[in-house]
Amino acid sequence: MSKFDLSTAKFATLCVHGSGGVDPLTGAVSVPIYQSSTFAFKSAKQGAAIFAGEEEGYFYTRLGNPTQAALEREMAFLEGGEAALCFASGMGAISGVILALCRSGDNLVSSDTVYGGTHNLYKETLPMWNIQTREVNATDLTKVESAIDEKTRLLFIETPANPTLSIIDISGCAEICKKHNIPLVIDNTFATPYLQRPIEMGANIIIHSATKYIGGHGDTIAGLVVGKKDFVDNLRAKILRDLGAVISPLNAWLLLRGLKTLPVRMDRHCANAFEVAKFLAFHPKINWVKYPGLSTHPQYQLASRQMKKFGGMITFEVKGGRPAGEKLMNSVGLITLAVSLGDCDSLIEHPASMTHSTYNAQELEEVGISEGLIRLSVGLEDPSDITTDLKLALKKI
Ligand code: LCS
Repeated sequence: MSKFDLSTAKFATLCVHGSGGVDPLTGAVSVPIYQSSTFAFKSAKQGAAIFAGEEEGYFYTRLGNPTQAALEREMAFLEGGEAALCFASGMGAISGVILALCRSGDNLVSSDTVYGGTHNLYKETLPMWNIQTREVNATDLTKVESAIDEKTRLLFIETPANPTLSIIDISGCAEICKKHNIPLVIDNTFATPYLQRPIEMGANIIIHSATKYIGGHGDTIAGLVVGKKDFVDNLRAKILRDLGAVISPLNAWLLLRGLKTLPVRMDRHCANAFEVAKFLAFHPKINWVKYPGLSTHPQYQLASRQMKKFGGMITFEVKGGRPAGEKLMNSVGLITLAVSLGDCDSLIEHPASMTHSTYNAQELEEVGISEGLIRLSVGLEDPSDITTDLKLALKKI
């Protein structure tokens, strides 16, 4: 059998084969779920050598596990990074990266529209360790640069942003970071490595809530970090070891299974979202629709430059604001009223009172999350069924 050089493989091939191929012990084609908390040493001497870092080997799943390792290998391939590390959740990954980079008295600069949990970390939890966050409108790069000072340890951006779908110039941010010698950390959850390649644009550390499109089936909470090997090794040996937000082997396996179909699913999410966005844009009861793939999106040109396609997320406002939006969410039948996103099932929610309720009224206004804004994660159903469901629900308003 000839050996195929995976470093030359295309994205879809890596999604299927990037985890390392057939299990050499058993011939299992699907990566085995090594559901074991501990691994036996061959001798006391070997145990001591592994603990001392003199010999490689699995010994305790909080510090490494073969199923986790297969996922890490594949994610590093897919993002084009040197190494990857799994976490128990996206928030575990985000807090882990920030705590690895910041000390008491330091600050970070972040785009101001981020997942509500990330905003709460900035506002409530990091200040307990005397780490401050400067949240700026990062669609304006001059605001990003002027917020950086000698105590800034990283720039964090989320693009497309949850939930406003604002697009941030990744290459522009990377240039600023290079000039100030700080890493650019990007939450690539909404785009996935299939639609957006941040490392190729100069980003240093990539984070995912793998709960979303990476898993893709709404059954797993997980996080991932991709970056340079030194950084990832340190993150594993210190932050993951001490704070313990470790992924279970079963969840790592569910993500590996999800990744096999990532490009196929993303193509369909994008195509469906475009159909739904066009339907809403022409509906008389809709005030406005925001989708990065519509030319009416304020950063449509930038999105076209830095994304392969435009993703599966849409935001819109029904005429009549929040009460009308609530009526719509209570009236849909096929679409599910629930938070999270990136699942096979279409999901609808109200950010101001749900995912982004950690923003106070003034903050919501400043970042453009209006009271009436509804977020729709377009799933993998037939697009005509999704639009029919919306059409019938809109009739009731
Ligand atoms: N980053 C982004 C962009 C997210 O949307 C989320 C969760 C996280 C990080 C945190 O990841 P987790 O710990 O949940 O895996 N976003 C959610 C949302 O919009 N609805 O429910 C969760």
